[in-house]
Amino acid sequence: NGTTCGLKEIMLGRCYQYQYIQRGLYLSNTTAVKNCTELYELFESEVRFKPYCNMNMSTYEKYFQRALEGVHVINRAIFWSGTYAITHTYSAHGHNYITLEDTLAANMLDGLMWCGKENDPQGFDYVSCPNNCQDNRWADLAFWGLASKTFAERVAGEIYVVLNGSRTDGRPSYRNGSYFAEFELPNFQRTGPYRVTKINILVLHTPDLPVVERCGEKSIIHLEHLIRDAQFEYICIDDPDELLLIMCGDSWGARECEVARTALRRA
Ligand code: NFD
Repeated sequence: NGTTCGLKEIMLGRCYQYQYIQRGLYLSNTTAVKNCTELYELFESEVRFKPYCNMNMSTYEKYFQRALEGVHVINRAIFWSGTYAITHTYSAHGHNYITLEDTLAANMLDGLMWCGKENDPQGFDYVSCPNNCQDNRWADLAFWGLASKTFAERVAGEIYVVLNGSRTDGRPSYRNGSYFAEFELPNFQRTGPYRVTKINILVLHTPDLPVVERCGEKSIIHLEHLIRDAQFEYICIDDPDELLLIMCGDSWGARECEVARTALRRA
């Protein structure tokens, strides 16, 4: 589980794909086209030859500054915690909503693994990445922590957050220490032209699994307090129809999906 083979080629390929194909189709094209080689080189200069555990929250500063330059997501930003797959199906690569991974900066690295290595001809460790620095937790958060923070600073208006109300790993729907709690919620702007006005919490319950938390319960009460204290409007919805239909597409036989089956046949 070291650096992804072909890291550079994958990043450049994704960058071209994003800017010359996806972008023209449905992503915001209000910002100028960026130079993919320049972006890759910025990224590489910040990580190559660097010992993994020496990284921190400023390691990738220049990369994110440049890659997210001019990006502002208004009324369409969506965040996820414990709901990666369904949130991305719903956002539809920026067609409906825009996740962090639908921005160029994060798209180039989503799902990839990498780490720098000091005394190495290539400067990357292709064998294994530590992923856990005992004395410096910021090393593990260096990339996705800063990605989350920078994205959160650039969203405005109404935003959406998809939470998992039937987590099976014992974690609460809203968890202190999650990326959402630590890097996104605290960085939404409260004043100025890019201030966040309203936070829509969408709590999903996987058909056929026990319901662990709903709106107005347990950790979601705590989240509501945090949001209201920060002066954002708050609304919480359990299983919105559009999302329930996506879930039912994967669990057509579930009891919770029976109404959908009956209604669709009648229509
Ligand atoms: P979490 P969170 N599938 O789900 N972000 O609030 C799955 F299942 O409890 C983006 O801590 O939510 N997990 C990334 C994945 C990383 C996948 C961190 C995947 N395909 C934070 N890919 C990112 N794109 O990698 C990665 N993970 C891991 C931002 C990930 O490594 C997003 O804007 C991390 O350890 C989102 O609003 C864990 O899933 C929020 O932070 C996330 O745990 C989600 O972080």
